[in-house]
Amino acid sequence: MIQFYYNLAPNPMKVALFLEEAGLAYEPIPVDSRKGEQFAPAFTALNPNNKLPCIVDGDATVFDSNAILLYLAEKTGRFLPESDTQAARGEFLSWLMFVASGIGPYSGQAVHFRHFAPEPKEYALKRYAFEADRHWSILEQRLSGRRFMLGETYTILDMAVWGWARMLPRVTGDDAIWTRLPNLARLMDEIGARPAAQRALALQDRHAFKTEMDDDARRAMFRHIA
Ligand SMILES: N[C@@H](CCC(=O)N[C@@H](CS)C(=O)NCC(=O)O)C(=O)O
Repeated sequence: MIQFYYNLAPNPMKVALFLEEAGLAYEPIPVDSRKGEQFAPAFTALNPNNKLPCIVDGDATVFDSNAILLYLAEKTGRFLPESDTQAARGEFLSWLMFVASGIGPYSGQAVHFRHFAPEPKEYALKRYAFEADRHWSILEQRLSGRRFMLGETYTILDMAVWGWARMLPRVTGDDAIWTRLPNLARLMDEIGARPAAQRALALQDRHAFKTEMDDDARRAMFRHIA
């Protein structure tokens, strides 16, 4: 049985979606980052980066959400591109890394500066909001005329996008964002209607994570100010 260390944030939720889509047996193990549980020595031994998600699958320990998606897809042979030419693999890896190294980090920083950073923050917020927006516009364009990120086949790339796209109103501060990104909205509706997505989201009923962003939570999550 796979041990799945998680909280309800975008990166763990992509992995929850895969586990549910593939019907893999897993044990969800909550790690409450607002309580600093990600720094417990037993967790650091699994993920030296002290972040979620992380999985333990027999003798394999895997951290970083897109690495986990790729590991699970290769293990099961599910939700990979249909074509296995070098060209198709190159296209797939480009988008997977674009989501891992662009969409995730810029969106995460946009959330940080929009919702949590102290003033003055105008320059930083402007930069990260602009870069997050630019990255999302590229995905919106990519989905124009394509049902999924790679065309007609639903892959881990779409799961990686889904994890973060759920946060778009919070990333952009714009509740009407879906009217500006109609292709992404369509993808979200399609994935959101899948029973596996609903089961992944139901993880939120299994554990009461700390919701207050009090001084202790800030010290645990924003260690540069601790
Ligand atoms: N590159 C990592 C980033 C992981 C990450 O930032 N996880 C967030 C949740 S989405 C987290 O654990 N935050 C708690 C913290 O930063 O202490 C991945 O894709 O898994």
